Amino acid sequence: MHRLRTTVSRLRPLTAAQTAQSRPQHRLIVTRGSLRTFQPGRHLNTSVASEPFLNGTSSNYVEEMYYAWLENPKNVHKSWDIFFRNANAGAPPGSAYQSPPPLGGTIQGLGGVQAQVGAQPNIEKLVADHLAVQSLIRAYQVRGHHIAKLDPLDISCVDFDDTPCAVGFQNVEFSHYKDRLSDLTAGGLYGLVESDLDKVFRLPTTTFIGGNESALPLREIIRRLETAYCQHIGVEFMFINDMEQCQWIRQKFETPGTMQFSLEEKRTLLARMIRSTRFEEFLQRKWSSEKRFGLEGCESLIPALKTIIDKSSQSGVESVIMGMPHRGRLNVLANVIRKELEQIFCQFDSKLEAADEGSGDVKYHLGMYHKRMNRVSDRQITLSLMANPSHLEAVDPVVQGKTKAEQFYCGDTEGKRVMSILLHGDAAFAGQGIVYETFHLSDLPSYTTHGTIHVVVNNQIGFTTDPRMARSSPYPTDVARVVNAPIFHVNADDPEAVMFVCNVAAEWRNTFHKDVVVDLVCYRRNGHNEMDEPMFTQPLMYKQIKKQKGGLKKYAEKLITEGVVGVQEYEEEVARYDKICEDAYTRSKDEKILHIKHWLDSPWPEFFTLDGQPRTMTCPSTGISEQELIHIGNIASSVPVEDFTIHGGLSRILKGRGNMVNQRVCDWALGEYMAFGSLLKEGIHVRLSGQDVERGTFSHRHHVLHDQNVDKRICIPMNYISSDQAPYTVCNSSLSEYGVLGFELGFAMASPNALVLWEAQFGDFHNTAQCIIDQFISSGQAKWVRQNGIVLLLPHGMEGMGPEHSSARPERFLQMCNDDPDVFPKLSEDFAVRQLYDCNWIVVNCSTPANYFHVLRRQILQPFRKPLIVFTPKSLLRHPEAKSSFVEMLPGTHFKRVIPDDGPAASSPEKVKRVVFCTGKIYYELTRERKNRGMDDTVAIVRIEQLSPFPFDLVKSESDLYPNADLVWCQEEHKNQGYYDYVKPRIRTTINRGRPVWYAGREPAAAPATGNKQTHLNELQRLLDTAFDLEAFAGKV
Ligand SMILES: Cc1ncc(C[n+]2csc(CCOP(=O)(O)OP(=O)(O)O)c2C)c(N)n1
Ligand SMILES: [Mg+2]
Repeated sequence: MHRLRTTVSRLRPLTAAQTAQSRPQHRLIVTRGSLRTFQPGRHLNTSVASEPFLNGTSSNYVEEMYYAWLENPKNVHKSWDIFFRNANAGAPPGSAYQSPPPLGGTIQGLGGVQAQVGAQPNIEKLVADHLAVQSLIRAYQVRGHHIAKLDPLDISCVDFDDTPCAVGFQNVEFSHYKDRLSDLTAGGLYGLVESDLDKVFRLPTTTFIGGNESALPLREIIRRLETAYCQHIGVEFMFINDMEQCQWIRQKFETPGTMQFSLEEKRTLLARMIRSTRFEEFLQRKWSSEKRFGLEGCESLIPALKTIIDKSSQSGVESVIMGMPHRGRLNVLANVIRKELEQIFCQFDSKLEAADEGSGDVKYHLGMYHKRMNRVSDRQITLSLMANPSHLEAVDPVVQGKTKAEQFYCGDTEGKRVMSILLHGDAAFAGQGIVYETFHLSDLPSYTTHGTIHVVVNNQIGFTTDPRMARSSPYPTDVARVVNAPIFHVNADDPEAVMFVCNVAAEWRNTFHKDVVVDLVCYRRNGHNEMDEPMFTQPLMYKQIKKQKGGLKKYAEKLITEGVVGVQEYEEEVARYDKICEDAYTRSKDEKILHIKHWLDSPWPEFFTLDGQPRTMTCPSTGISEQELIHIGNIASSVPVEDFTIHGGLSRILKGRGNMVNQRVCDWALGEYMAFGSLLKEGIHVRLSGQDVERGTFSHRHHVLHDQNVDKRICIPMNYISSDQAPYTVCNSSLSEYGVLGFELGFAMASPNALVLWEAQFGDFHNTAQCIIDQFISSGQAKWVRQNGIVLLLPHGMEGMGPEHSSARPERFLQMCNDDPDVFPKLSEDFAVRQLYDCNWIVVNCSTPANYFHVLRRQILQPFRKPLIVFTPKSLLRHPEAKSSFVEMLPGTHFKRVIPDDGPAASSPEKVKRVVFCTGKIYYELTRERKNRGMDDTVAIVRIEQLSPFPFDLVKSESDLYPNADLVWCQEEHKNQGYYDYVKPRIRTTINRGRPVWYAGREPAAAPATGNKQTHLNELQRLLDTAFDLEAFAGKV
């Protein structure tokens, strides 16, 4: 707020009148061959009496014409142009208007009036004043929020600015108008004087303050504008480009008497304030030294959310998905979602035993899912609050993704049944870039949730940092302007104003299906948490806060004064809620065990058994019939619609695919097609999202065909596989990793029966989404007992393309795997599946299209969900040897965790001198080198395709097979990167540390790859030399 006031003068947008004034004062005009100067101004020199068409009803129209003419004379018809020029040039009454010239006659133009003078002061002032009033109205609409009384503390300008605090505008003294309006307009009252206050002015069509009246005295115009724009609500909307939307907002806020509530509504509001306030007070009484990030100072958040939910439910919304940070979270769980109070209270008991595996999480991060009756609408509504990490705003795109998925699965194409609400802190909303990334998803066809309601708890502080140090924008909400979202600032100490804007916000979403922001300007009664001392850093602010009467008390007093409730009734309501809390507290003592499962935000009831277990511990074959392979292959190599012209180059690609189908082989793209196509056929929705995924960064995929002759005509052959297939979504995303990966993770959360994939343009770009990977994907299940089957496709490989674009950083993913490197696991029949069940995520680097096909299908056919990280190839996409026969994909076949050597080495294993373990594309370089060196029978090459969970069993059988060989791990990545640090201790554990595991690969380095092609090739040759030099490690220990 403080910052605002200092920046108001700098930020003032130009009104139309100012624009006109700010034009060059003298413009050269050519008239009849002579040069003369033209003075623009808003003095129209003519009168109604002398120009009969200027009567009462037309003057408004004339004004508008004049206004437009001032902007640009070409905006109006020539006849008006001449009229205004004449009037401006001082044509006497009656002569400014020129009749059209007679045919063949000479034009009576400006020359005739050039010498005419004699202004008509009345008319001049009349027009000028009307324009001034119009500008004044606009000034209120544009900048009224600057002087609205939004800050309940009213200290900000005292603290940081010498401007006197704006006070409520009730006074009718002219001097007050002037002072006040000088804050709004550049020139005070635009030339209006005190005597004009009682003159009646016609209202333009861009205001609704008149109600049923079309003209009002200036004094009343100002009073109504003050009521609409300068009380406890500040409306920011005039930047919206859409006229209809602007008019809608004007109507909502300007219509006289718009903010009126029934007695019933006021009493409900009071009851909600009581719950919100007394809940925090109860926690404070019982656990005074526990962190809870209380809501004190913004208690009206609870009625705000409930209003939004009531209103949305009334208009048909059945499910609301919410994301929110720490502040007031327990209160929202208790009083909005209606989590049982004893479940919340028992969380404060440190002796509670954890019932679930995994780390669990602190109470103010857990999520919740609850279906209940909405009493206002009398309809069922499902409310869910998503679990989230401490990382502020990270949950935003996840909420959006889940919302989109729920909309998708229930066929809600316009967002009428499912919606999201996002809550934010002021500092985080302005500071975190993910907010911006999430806003930019809001209107994209494959990502829109058809309008999100954002609610900001703007307590004017972030931990210990003042807003002036935390952001460069006047408001914390300015980021929302990029998507033309209206922003409703409201003084959170006025619950009725809060309720009003929340109603409008819900109606806005329901009408336009676009984002909207409610900015609750409030304060934080305690420190950042209840243990923090705020006086260290914000002494003046906190002196004021200590004096501040609580919001509930203020509102209760107001309603008691108004006679809406009696004192006794109020006190009884308070006592009633206190008793509810006390009773729940007593019950909470019976809880001995903490079940994180009770805090699940996205249950999948049909997928698991009743107690949340997988239904089996087996995974069927992931192969499909030859007939099906051929069918999908044919779709992949054709254009399934008539009269569709594709690019010649693409025809060749499709033809190539057709040839592969005839030969019963797949390349990488076709293998992927087979996986997606077969799952779709089985009713599994597949969604592939990421930058340029439709074509594929490497131009290999082509899932969307473009007609070369018809703009925007496209065809997605994958949707032509069978009539009863699930839909396929493939969507190029915005250029965001954090936002889009978060979104897809949320999408994958909604249902276990979908394969949701996010592909990075190049694998290294995933690090801008690191927070989603660390906080949600790697550890989400451990913290929140919630499974997720998202797939990350990360193009990876050293192709001499330089330090960027080469490494998807496998080392980082592997470092976060939870399998123990030092313990050889107990083997059992179902080891392979159980190992998957126990891991936090699966990391693979497939070397064949068939294995890629299987691992994608396994994601769905396995009886639980785990995130899958796939390092995908680049050069292998077109490598002639990187092809798989249909035979490897038929029924009975599976994903191969390890691909053993199947050449001469494996036929006579005792002769083998070395086993080279590797993963990914280096395999093809190794086999070529081995062949060139004639070492096919002395060196075995074994591919570890599933890196994590580590295939201890298979690696053991491979190393046992070659008793006379030394063991080498070969990778193309640098030694401190790639897989070495992960794989080495695990191979050592497998062989009981009986043999060393040698390293053949690049030296340690800071950057992932060289920028020099020749150096790249030299390095590659060196590592291959080491891999095949049987003496390389002789004598080393
Ligand atoms: C990404 C991130 N950075 C830093 C923090 C540490 N942190 C926790 S709360 C907080 C202040 C948040 O201020 P604001 O968004 O205004 O919310 P408030 O606490 O005032 O409600 C900070 C910096 C965090 N949780 N997440
Ligand atoms: Mg804050």
